[in-house]
This record gives sequence, C-alpha cells and structure tokens, in this order.
Amino acid sequence: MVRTNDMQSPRSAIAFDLNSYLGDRKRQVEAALDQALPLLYPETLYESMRYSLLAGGKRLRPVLCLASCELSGGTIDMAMPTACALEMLHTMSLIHDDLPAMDNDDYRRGKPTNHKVYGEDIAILAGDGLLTYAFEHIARQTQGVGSDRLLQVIIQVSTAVGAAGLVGGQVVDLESEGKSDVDISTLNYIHTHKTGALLEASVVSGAMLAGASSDLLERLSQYAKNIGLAFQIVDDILDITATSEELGKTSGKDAQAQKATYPSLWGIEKSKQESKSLIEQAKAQLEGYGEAAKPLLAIADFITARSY
Ligand code: GRG
Repeated sequence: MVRTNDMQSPRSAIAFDLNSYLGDRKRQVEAALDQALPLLYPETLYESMRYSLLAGGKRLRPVLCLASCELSGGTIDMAMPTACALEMLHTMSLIHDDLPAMDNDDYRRGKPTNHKVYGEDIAILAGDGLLTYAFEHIARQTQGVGSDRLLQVIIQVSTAVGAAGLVGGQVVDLESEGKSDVDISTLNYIHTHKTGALLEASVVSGAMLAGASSDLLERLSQYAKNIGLAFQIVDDILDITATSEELGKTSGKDAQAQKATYPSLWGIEKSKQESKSLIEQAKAQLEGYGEAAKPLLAIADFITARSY
C-alpha cells in the first residue's frame, strides 16, 4: 500500500461509519466461523467448542486482522482463515481463563461459561480442540498466500499465544493475585502478554498475509501495542464502572480478587488520560495512509469509547 496525503480529499470528508463497518465485518466473521467448525463426532466436544466460539463477543481480533490485511493491499478472502483462527484462540483462552482453577467465572458473553454447561473436563478439552484446530485451519484453508508468508504468520500467532505471550501473561497474573506490592512494570508485563500479544498478532498477521513492507509492519506493530495497552486499561475501568449485564461477564471481579489494575495504581481519571494518549500514539503511526487507514483509525477510537 502506497502512503498518500489525501486526508483532505472529498471522499475522506465522508465520515467513516464504524458501527455499520463493524456490523458487516462481524457478520462475515461469524458466518465463516460457523462454516469453519461443523458439528462432528464426538458431538459433545464439538458442541462445547461451538457453544463458546459462536457465543458472540466483539470479534475485535478477526476484524483487526481483516482491516490490516486490506490496508496492506490484501483481500478479506486471503485473511479470513487466519481471522477465524485468531477468534478460536481468543475463545479457547476465555474458556480456560473462566475455569475454577483460574478466574472461576460463571458468566461470559452473556451466557453461562463453558464448564458450567459441559463440565470442567469437556471445557478443558474444548479449549485444547480450538487451540490445535486454529493452526490446522490457517494451514489448510488459506488460499492465495505463499507458504513462506504463511509460515511467518504461524510463527507470529503461535508465539503470541504460547509461554512468551498469553500463557506467560496468565501465569504472572495468577502469581500476582492478592499481592499488595505489584508494580507498574509487572502490571505492564501481564497485560502486554495476556491481552496485547494476541491483538498485536491479529494486526501484524493480517499485514503479513498481504506481504506488507517491513516499514508498514513496524508501524502496525506499534499501532497494535498501543491499542492493546489502551484496551486493557479500558477493560480495567469498565470492570469498576459497568454492570455485569453491560459487560456480559461478572463485573467487579478485579476488586473482589484483590487484583492490581491500572485504576488501582493510577485512579480512574489518570487511567482514562493514559488510554486516550495511547490511542493518539497508535493513530499517529497510520498518518499518511489516507482512506485505507480509516477502519484501523476508527477501531482505535472505539477502544476508548466502548462501554462493553
Ligand atoms: C492461549 C494456549 C493458551 C492458553 C490460555 C487462560 C490463558 C492461557 C490466558 C488468559 C488470556 C485472557 C483471558 C486474557 C484476557 C483478554 C481479554 C481482555 C479478554 C476480553 O476480550 P474482549 O473484550 O472479549 O475482546 P469479547 O468477548 O468481546 O471477545
């Protein structure tokens, strides 16, 4: 994608309608997820995997992947298998996170958690099934992308969810629970790994599929790191300010579990300011990309404006 200076062009003067963009993309992703994972034998396992995968949610990770691929000159079709895989990985992390051995939650995406419906044994295995199927799905279903690029995508995504990413972040989070001396660098470690890594992989993998230049990959990686941290700060604020109904999961869990959070270290006002400043830094990375950057710019704004 060639950078342009058409920010003032008549087309760019038309406001970008984020709600209809997100609604359209969400529908496309949900149709692809439904197709990607049919109900097979053993039915209990597949039902359990489909129960959580098709339970709704913002679908932020697949939407970021598709938007980043398009910004980089690629197509939705070439990125859809990776976009679905990212949602499978995110969903499996939520299933495992909700287990009694971890966050012990009863309610997720407005529904009873997976283990509440299928039992802990099947919930663990549904997570395992989604984790492995995600990579199979990328490898088998991606079309129009060379195997070298696909290998880079698999390295990026697998690193993001493993011990150097989500799993590592989750471990430090569990170890920090109930401690009164968790400092900002530990909190940043937890969230750059537990939340940020998969958001970054979503943005970067979309661009990799399209063969983005190293300059654009670096800009998108910085964009994603900034929105990832802002996303978590807003998540911490919403845990205090929003209701369980609004969130579709139990609110107030952080205080209950005596977790260190950004608002507990900084207060709500400073947390809001920090998240806004991170979003401005994210958007600055995409200056000069014109029309093509509008979805990613609008998604960045959505992160601080969201109420769920
Ligand atoms: C990934 C191999 C592997 C194991 C899982 C349990 C675990 C290791 C990691 C926990 C990761 C986790 C649950 C992080 C929280 C991320 C987060 C902010 C979730 C909420 O995301 P939203 O708001 O949710 O995008 P929706 O429901 O809208 O998709």
